[in-house]
Amino acid sequence: MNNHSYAIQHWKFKACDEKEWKPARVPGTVHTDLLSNGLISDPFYGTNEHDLQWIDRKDWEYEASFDLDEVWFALPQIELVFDGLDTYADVTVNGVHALSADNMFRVWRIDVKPLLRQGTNTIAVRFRSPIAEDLPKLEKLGYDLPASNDQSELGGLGDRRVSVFARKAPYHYGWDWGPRFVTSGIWREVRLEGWSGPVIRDLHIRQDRVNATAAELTAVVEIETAERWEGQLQLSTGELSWVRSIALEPGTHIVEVSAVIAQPKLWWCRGQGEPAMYHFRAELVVVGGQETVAEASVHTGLRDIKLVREKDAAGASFRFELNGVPVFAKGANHIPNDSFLTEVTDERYRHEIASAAESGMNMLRIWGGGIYEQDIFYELCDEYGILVWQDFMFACSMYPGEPGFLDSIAREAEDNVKRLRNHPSIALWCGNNEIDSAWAHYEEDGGWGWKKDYTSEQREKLWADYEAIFHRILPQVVERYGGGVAYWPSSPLRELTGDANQHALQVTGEGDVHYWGVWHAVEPFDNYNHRVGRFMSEYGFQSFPELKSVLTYAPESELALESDIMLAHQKNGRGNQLIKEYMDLYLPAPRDFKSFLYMSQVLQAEAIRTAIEAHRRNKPYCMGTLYWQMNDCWPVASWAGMDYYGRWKALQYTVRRSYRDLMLVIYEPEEGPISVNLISDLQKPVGGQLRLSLYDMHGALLKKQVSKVRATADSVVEAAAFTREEWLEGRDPRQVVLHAVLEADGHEVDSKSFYFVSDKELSLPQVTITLLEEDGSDGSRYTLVSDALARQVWISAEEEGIFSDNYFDLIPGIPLTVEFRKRGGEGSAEPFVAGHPGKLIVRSMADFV
Ligand code: BMA
Repeated sequence: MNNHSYAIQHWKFKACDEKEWKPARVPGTVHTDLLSNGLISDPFYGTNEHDLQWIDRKDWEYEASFDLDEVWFALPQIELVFDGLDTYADVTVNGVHALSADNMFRVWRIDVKPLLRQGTNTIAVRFRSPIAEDLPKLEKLGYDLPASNDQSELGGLGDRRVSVFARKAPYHYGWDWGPRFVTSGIWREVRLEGWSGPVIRDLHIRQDRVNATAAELTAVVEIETAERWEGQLQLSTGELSWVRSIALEPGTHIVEVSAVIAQPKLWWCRGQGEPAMYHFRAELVVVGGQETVAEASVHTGLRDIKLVREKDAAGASFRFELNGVPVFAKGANHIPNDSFLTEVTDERYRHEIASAAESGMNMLRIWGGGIYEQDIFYELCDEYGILVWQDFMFACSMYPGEPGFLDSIAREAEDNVKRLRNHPSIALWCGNNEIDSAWAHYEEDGGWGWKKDYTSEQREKLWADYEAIFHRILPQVVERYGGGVAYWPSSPLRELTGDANQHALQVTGEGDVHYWGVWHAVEPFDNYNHRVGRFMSEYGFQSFPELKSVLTYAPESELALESDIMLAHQKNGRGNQLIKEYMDLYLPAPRDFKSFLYMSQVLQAEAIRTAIEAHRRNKPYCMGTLYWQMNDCWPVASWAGMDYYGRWKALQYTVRRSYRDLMLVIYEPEEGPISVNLISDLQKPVGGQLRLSLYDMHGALLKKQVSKVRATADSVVEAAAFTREEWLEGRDPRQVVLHAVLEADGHEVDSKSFYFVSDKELSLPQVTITLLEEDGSDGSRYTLVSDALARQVWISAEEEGIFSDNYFDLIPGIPLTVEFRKRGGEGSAEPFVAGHPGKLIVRSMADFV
């Protein structure tokens, strides 16, 4: 094989209107290069964001030189490949224009052989300001396009929102959890590729029919050759191989090889089985010789994934079936892990995906306002058994419909569908985030009020452009290249009907649902119980990060709900006030702002627990729950369950308990008895014992009941039902807790506490919690006991890591053992490793009121 690849290094950069070059990092961004050269202060600290808006008004230049020897020049083909350029970039090679790029999400590959010379070569990439580039487009259009989250004002642009004109990560322009940093840069690898003879450009293992008996596959191989070539195409995996003779004329060819694997090891998502993977290799071999002239390989899992939307009495189902098995989707919405994408190390990705798996998730939605994620994200999802709901990168905006723009979108879609289609985790392609329901074309008064600003002619034009992208271009690409994975035009959507029934404007019996009544519309938590759709793809509640994280962006003097910095790190208008309003409603008043931080996390956890339990209780009517949001892109008050530093909030621990495959839920409706439900996502029946005990605040057992319970595979069963009077028997409801324990195969598998009043009304006693290190555990295991009821016990460790449980209740006298695992950190192959937590602090709600 005669293949050469060279990653271009040693870059320098400067603003185009300046003279002095500074060292740069590639892949990287202008902002991070400015920071590491000491030219700007930390963009995430304080209100610095506001002072760094000038960066996006300038043009920036990157340059690198490299030597090429005669070995390279012997190769007939040399290409320059940019895996990602953000965004408007003009590339010259030795001073000659080679490429003009205009889409961050595309791969750029150009023939540069004629431009190169032996000895020293220079590549220059000049980034035009995305703002200066797009303002004229807005002017030319003559009217604004809706872009609800574009923080143009912060950028000094007034109401001129230009984000929609750029094929660039929408969240760079700001979002209701993210800062506005419209950066530029060579954000993915850049390299030279040289070769002779034929090359395999792409290998797709298309899964035509997969079940436990056989996997019927087609290897779709894209081969390019400059000369006529004859030989064999061999495909192999493990012991198996398939061969096809081919004769190719110069040009690009698609060659297919059929392959059948009997009794394949199927790929399963977490909770349903092992995520088995196969390694396929395609080779071009000269007949009679042993020499491989070109090769490509793919790591994939064999599985059948479907989105099943069957009409039923209530409307239509919305459920994923993996290998014929209905899967209740448990997960969250993912946003980019950083405002500056090249800061996200592989370790940070692993920490996120391992945290998702640790929390019992089996699905993540890559939301449409960020990026088509890096390969490692999907590799980790394949490995951990996490299904991916993949949005195309369009969110909360209307987009222009110029032919060139549409063409760019088609190519972007093709690049990304082809890049990601071998990942077994890809479960769905979704056109956009919330645009169908925000615009609500067929419902005059529906949506977010956008239509009101436009004439009927403009409306028809905007909708026609919408339809071109989301009802024509994207589904065609998915159909053609997606290997059979379903396409869903917008999230949320009821069904593509072309009339008012299309839009998911409220919770109905079909499609997916974004329910924001709680939070944005300030509805009570209880509404989570009443607004349950077929698939809950978004709902959320905010909290603050823990103190340690807050102190990375604010000094002690700014620790107040409405301080400048606290408002700068809250991007959802009245978010801080909303947290406070809800807290006033449900929780006792925190004693100070530091206590407020803790209490905000408890509040958020309670909200999302209520929602998840409601969704899971309603299985199989409801078949999925993805809360908003998994992670953060900077340190901020937001809906995330895990903060920017990867620290688990109370929510993450609560989710871990609420996503257990076998779980108890205690629910009291406004009317009717309290029920204890046993929810099982397991594929086999389970039997066990339910123990209900009523305790007073000091641990005296007041009443007890034990019963046998059984759950069939994948079910929700009512294990007990009773009125509050039956258990209270005249006792003060503020002074007792009902504790439910599920035992199966002789050990405890879940337990839940139920209170007869809200936390605000509960008589919370002062407690002493004893923490004992388990002998021989090397600091990794601790047993906690309290002398009175302790609500929301928070153990915080000096070291970064996670506990097996946290933010839990302690019933006096019932010990609880937790295990600590340290975050593996850079260089570690494991996300969490055994290790000492350092100094521990144990507190509970009573310490914060
Ligand atoms: C949904 C998301 C995001 C947003 C979140 C919180 O609309 O799709 O656009 O960040 O709610 O408002």
